[in-house]
Amino acid sequence: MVLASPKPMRNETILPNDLIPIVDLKSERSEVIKQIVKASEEYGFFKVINHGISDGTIEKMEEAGFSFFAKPMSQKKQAAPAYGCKNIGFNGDIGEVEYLLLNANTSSIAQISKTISNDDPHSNFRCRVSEYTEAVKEVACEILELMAEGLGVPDTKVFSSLIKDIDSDSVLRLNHYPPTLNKDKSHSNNVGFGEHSDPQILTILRSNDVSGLQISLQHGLWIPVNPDPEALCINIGDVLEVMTNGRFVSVRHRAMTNSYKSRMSMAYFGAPPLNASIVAPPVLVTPTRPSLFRPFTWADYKKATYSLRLGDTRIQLFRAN
Ligand code: GA4
Repeated sequence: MVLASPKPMRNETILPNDLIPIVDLKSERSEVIKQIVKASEEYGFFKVINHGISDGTIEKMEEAGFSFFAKPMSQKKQAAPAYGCKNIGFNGDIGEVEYLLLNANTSSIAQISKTISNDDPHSNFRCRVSEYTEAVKEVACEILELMAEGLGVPDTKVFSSLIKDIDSDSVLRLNHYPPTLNKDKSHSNNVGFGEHSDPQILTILRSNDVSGLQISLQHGLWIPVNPDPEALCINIGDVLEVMTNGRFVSVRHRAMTNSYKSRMSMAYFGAPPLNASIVAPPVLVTPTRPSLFRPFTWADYKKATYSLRLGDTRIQLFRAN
């Protein structure tokens, strides 16, 4: 069967995907740091390999996700508002996607797992989500500490401590994009999740072996990200752009659907606690590079995020002066 790859939208250029940096976390430490900093400054996006998460942990999570999405709609709807279909956010954004959006702290996972696995408190679903979330959180912390070191920040845990905090507002999202070729062979809308940047600190994304993710360098220039079973994709979020005083850039990205195959992605969004102040460490604010943003809390940022549309650039609201 010939698979149709997502078509460029009008006035868009699709660049080759071998531009995307791949960082081997097992290579020499100073080399890893250099590559991560470069990719975060230039693209706000890179892949990591040799990340240490076992295939079993990933496969079990993926299996749990697929079996949830295979349930009848009436059962999936019982998991609302964690479960949603087509509606993204609260302001009218729509995509060809259904999803589970779970708070990544343990008690919330336990709560929603009860609904998803018909009240069995020891269900596989709960164990699998906890195991996967813990594992990706570790990788996120390792990467954030390498980033801090690469930027010359003396407290290398300045970013990672926010997502390690017991009150961290991190979330895990499973997105399922059903195939979008209609019975009459015409394509319906093939945007699964429209263009946006992630509001949090760092996103770690893994997808099944179906393409669809694209990142944007500048408006209208898109790079498809090939699925890679060995790799995790790392996105810089808005909060990390602010906390690096603009050294790192939050990447705009979107997900297209496939005509014939189901795509599922699993994204961990590492976020600070609601009351955390979002400010750059002093070493990144200098007379020649004064603070680009005014101080605010993650609660302020989250509120602004949810009052806007998916594609809006909310970071602008927090610029200094
Ligand atoms: C994008 C990144 C995460 O998926 C998410 C999304 C959130 C949601 O689906 O509820 C948002 C979107 C995301 C940014 C703008 C607002 C909020 C939908 C939306 C229209 C969970 C997040 O944190 O921000």
